[in-house]
Amino acid sequence: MAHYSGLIDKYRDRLPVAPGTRAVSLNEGATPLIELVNLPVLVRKKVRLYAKFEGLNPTGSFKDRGMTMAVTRAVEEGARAIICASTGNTSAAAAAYAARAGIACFVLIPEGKIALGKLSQAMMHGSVVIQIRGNFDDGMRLVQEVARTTPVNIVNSINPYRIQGQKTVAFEVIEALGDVPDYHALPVGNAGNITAHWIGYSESVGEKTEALKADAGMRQYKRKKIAKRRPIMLGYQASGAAPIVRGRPVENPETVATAIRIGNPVSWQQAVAASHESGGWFAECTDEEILHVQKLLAQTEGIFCEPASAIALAGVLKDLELGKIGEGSIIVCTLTGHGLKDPDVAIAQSAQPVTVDAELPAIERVIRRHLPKT
Ligand code: AN7
Repeated sequence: MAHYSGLIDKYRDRLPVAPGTRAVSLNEGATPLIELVNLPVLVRKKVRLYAKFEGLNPTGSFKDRGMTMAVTRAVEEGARAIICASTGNTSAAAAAYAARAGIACFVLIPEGKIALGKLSQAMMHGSVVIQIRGNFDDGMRLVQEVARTTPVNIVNSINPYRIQGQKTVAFEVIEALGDVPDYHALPVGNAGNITAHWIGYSESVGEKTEALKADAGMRQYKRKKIAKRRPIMLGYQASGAAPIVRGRPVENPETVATAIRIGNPVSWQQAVAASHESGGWFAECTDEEILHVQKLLAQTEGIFCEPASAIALAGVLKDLELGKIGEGSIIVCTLTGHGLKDPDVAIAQSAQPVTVDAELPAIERVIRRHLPKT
């Protein structure tokens, strides 16, 4: 088998790139679809539950899928610099792909509100980090304004190439399952990813989607069918940042899941169209529920995702309990980012290390205290 060289090379025939285009790639994509074997037993539900672990992309989040496309096209168009507003992960991906392409990168982030790992990535890859005294929505507005007056190429998901790259996650899920899941759940912040998932699934059944009619700039590929049906899409928002669930923008969004601390999503309309067309719904989870499930997943399945990602699973577990999702279902949750992105939140909610003298009896005492009962 040929060496895997990233999603543009793999899905070139389904993406807006010319045959000769050289991809700016870090071999993103091809992330594992991991069956959760312990959780369904724990919650006593007969379901097949999978995690599409997007935290295993090169910069630790699904954003790499969109960024390889956006930066490839920006370079092709002769861009010298890219810019984005970000809650963290987009800035990390933009910084890395800009470094790879040898172009400049500017990122606008809300001061003090992005996770440490993400900030370290944007800094380490050499982007110009501009912290604003405002939130993501302020940054998003400013990026659009500054792109009119300076030669910078926007790589937020209003850039249609981002969505095109991100749709490939659906192709991979179908390939891995050999089928389409009944439900596909994911967190919703700026709402680009749920839109992208739906486009990917729709192309796989050869359908045009209503979601795309809301966006004239979006191209859709008519492909031969690789699937028979599409999943029901479930979008989850944090209670303090749930504009789509509540039906109106949130002026001062607040949540421990800083990745989705967004009050006025850019792809709102497309996301609602996708959800509606799929027969799905939006719902919210509290910060407490998010953190509980983040830890539960880490401790029962060995998968460490960031808080925003855990909301997909938190939502599914809640909707299973409520009976909104039936037993016997095949469910995929996209775990959008790696837990290492946000070490502060992880450490704050975990059992703290025990400190002892460097002596055998002290170590033995700790082990005896913590050994599982036989
Ligand atoms: C881990 O990085 O918006 O609904 O600026 O980092 O497509 O916005 C991040 C979003 C979910 C929400 N999970 O996806 C950014 C940014 C994680 C994320 C989302 C984000 P969208």
